[in-house]
Amino acid sequence: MTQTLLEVKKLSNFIGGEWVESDSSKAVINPATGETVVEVPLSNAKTVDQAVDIAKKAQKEWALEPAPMRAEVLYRVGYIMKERKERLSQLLTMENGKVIEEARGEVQEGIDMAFYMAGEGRRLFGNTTPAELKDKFAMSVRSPVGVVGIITPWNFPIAIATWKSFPAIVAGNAVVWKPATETPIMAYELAKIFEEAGLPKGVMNVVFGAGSAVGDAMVNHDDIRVISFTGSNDTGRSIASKCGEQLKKVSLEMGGKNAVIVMEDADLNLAVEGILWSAFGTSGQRCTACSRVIVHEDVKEDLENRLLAEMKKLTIGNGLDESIKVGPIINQAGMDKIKSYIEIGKGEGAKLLAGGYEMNEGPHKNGRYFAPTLFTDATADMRIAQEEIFGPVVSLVPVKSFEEAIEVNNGVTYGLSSSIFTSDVNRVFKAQRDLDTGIVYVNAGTTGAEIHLPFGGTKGTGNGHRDSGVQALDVFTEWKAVYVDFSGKLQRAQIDN
Ligand code: UN1
Repeated sequence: MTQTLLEVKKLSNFIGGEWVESDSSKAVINPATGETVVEVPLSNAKTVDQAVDIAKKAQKEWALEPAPMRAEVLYRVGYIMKERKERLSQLLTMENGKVIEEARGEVQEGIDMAFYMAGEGRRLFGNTTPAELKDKFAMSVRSPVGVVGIITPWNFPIAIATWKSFPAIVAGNAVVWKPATETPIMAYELAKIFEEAGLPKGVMNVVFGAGSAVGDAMVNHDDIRVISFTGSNDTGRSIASKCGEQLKKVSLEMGGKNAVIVMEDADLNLAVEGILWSAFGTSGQRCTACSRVIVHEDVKEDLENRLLAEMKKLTIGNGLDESIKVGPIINQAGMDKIKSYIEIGKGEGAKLLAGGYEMNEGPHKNGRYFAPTLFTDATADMRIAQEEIFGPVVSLVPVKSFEEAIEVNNGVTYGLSSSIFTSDVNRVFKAQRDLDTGIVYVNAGTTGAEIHLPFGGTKGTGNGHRDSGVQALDVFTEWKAVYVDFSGKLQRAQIDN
């Protein structure tokens, strides 16, 4: 099926507008079926050097192009993505496993980002500020940083790439992009779209590579001035320290331990829908996935029963089938991690109410599936309630009060997303103030961020920067203060006024 959609059996790097092969490659496996989808090239530091050299030259020209003209390319990218939405969504499901409805949603995020950032081409606002001296003009303008490096994960292979590359491009930078090798097709397709949209050669370059060979070369390259990374905590921290030594700007998004709070005054039907969608959508493989439910003790049993009843209705399988709600787990490392947390949870004394096993029978034989899992009676300090699992596993933590719920929500090292279900307006406003996460939802699950708002988190989730939203421009631009003295004489600030 993939081969009827994809014209090639092996993908290529995209460097300076050319399709460049590598010496070695590896198979990309559809996690829903175990079948090989395509081969992805594996490159090295030499390929990165080549891409950066070309990007550096291309960027000089690109930055001189007026921003509204740069934006024209992004509009064209958006229209082509829109035309190809179904093709892209199907390919995304085949390489990543997420169900087709969610794949369409992800591609839509990318389309939205294209039009949103294209609009920025006619804004890219700076500030004018009164100067201290007469006949002197002062302003702050954004200028591109040069060549930027973006490193993106497999769980949102197209959306996250657009959050990073579109603002970088409209701001006048050139990009070297390392996509995850589990999901390279979205990168290949996006590179083709850039080519067709008329992006000048060398402004966008894609280098595929496994392990750290390509990523390290990017992080350590003198001519890459910014690294924007989404992925695991360990890798993010190591990138941050390497960038720190080089005084290189780095933007990190490294996951969450997101909770839904259910108060005793909540609409429980709505809360159940929100929890199911956020905990088991994308098989829990979202940075924003709900993996804790902090529930008021008065409604704990009721909530458990409702969740169990609804979980029985979840269909698990190949996401190309429109009736499937939960897809597979991306790779064996992901599966092993999920399984290890089931044992950890049991060992810590949490009660396993549903799931907790790999599904190997019948339609699940060839793919890699894990049954949606519910633990209850977890305590806030247990590892299953503290550490990111990245799978369809959710733990209920009972609490006695609103104040305790906020404290438990905030008592983890991560700070990406949180949610509260309540009908008390005072609690709504207190919660939005006191929940220590970069994203807060009221009466909705923890997932579903929109692209024109900042995406990112507090504490161990990142380092203070944001993806998407107008805030993403801060990652890919430098502020320049410009003073124009039109007095015709030398005026000395702080002295002559
Ligand atoms: C991620 O999991 O890294 O808010 C991205 C959401 C999606 C993006 C998730 N719009 O759940």
